[in-house]
Amino acid sequence: MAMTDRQAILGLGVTGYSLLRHLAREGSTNLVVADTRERPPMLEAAMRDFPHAEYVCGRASRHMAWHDVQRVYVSPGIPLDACMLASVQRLGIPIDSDIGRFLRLAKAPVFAVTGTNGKSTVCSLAGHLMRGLGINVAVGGNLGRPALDLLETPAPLYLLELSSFQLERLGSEHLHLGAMLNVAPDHADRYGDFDGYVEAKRRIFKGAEISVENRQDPMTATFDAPTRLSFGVDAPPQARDTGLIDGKWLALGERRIAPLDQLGPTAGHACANALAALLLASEAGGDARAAGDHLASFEGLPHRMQTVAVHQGVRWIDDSKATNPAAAVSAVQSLAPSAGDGRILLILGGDAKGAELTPLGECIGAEVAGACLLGKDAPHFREALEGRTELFEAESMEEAVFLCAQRARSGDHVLLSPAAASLDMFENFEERGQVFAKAVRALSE
Ligand code: UMA
Repeated sequence: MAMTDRQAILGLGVTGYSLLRHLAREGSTNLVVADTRERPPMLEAAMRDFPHAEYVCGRASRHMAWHDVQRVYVSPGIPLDACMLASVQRLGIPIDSDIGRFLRLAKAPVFAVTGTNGKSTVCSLAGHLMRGLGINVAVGGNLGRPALDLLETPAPLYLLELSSFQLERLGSEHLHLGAMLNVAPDHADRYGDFDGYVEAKRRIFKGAEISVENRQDPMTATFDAPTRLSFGVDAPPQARDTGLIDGKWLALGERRIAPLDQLGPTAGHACANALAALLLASEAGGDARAAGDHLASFEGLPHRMQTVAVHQGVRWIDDSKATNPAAAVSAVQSLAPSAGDGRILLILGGDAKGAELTPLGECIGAEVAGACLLGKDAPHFREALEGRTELFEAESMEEAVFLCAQRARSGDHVLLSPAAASLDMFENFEERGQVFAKAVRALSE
């Protein structure tokens, strides 16, 4: 193949590896993969599976030769203003992404979900409901399975979770249905201001035939789509909207679908998530009433309000996925009413990504008996929470668990809902949750 067919992939995490696999499968033989990390996570697997691609990692990536590269696929973790991309932009080489390529190649309708919080849960729950109705939907994107991997087995419908990082680089490609669940400040380190982040999120609606917005969050509203649908914890205004009737029935239009108490004791954001997922299942062509029957069998996702142990009457909850203040606020608010006489001890902290932490301080009520602060931004958390509850600090997750165990009494809840990214101390939020669960299990051993 001529040198002019050379294509570059930037980033060798799961997205970079999926691009490599996809492009190789499509017949590309002249591929170069670059990553600023010395040992990116998928390097070993990529070199084993695709020995003919060229790999440029670490410092060498700063001196990449771009002159014969025809197209550059950029992983979501690399911001568009990264040094690595300056020469690409100067040379006018087209910048593409795995999601852009996926949307151009998918031969079935694509639904996508974005939002600051809850998007993985809504996608997984909607996928669960659709499969329960016999719809063979393929689910992927930011929640883990890279979009291009989904194309390996053609499906009648695709459902993607898309992050702002993935949305910000879409061009003219568009979705059949774009849903925005909520917007709260996040990723301030990448966007600088809230507007840039919101603008990236809003790209989900660009060219979509159907938009889905949250009636309780005006930031999710759009006027662009030919068909505008919504969900919310109030009565549904239109036949294809979902909502609550009489405060206790999940409903599609005027149809009662399932009783709210079916969702269990932490109904707060679980209710909005279920309503969004029901709407998606209904738009996929399923019978919403039948979908409602599958709500209770959804087990939830790991690291999201997951009880990992009850030890000496204390419930230990892993909400490691709460990587921004809004997620932690929502966790505290959903737990507070069901905590009964028990108190809440929080484990907070990590890399706050430049976030404004005041809302977190403001949500701390009398039910929060203390907060253990961890990680690089512990001093910022202390500043935002000073005077609101007892604050104590730990050097490691194990120490945090130990200090909380010392303070907790029967009936209390210890909630790991860090309001920050994990990358200063852990590989990712999953590892943070696993270390927490292991330390909790060690208490009973
Ligand atoms: N990185 C470098 N140098 C490089 C390339 C990457 O330092 O040359 C760093 C990035 O800054 C980032 C990390 O490496 O900190 C991972 O980046 P990546 O683009 O290689 O990530 P992938 O492994 O491909 O995973 C990505 C998503 N990660 C990010 O957007 C950071 C995963 O979402 C997603 O599951 C996966 O693609 C499949 O679609 C994770 C995430 O944290 C769960 N997403 C953020 C969130 O949910 O808030 C957006």
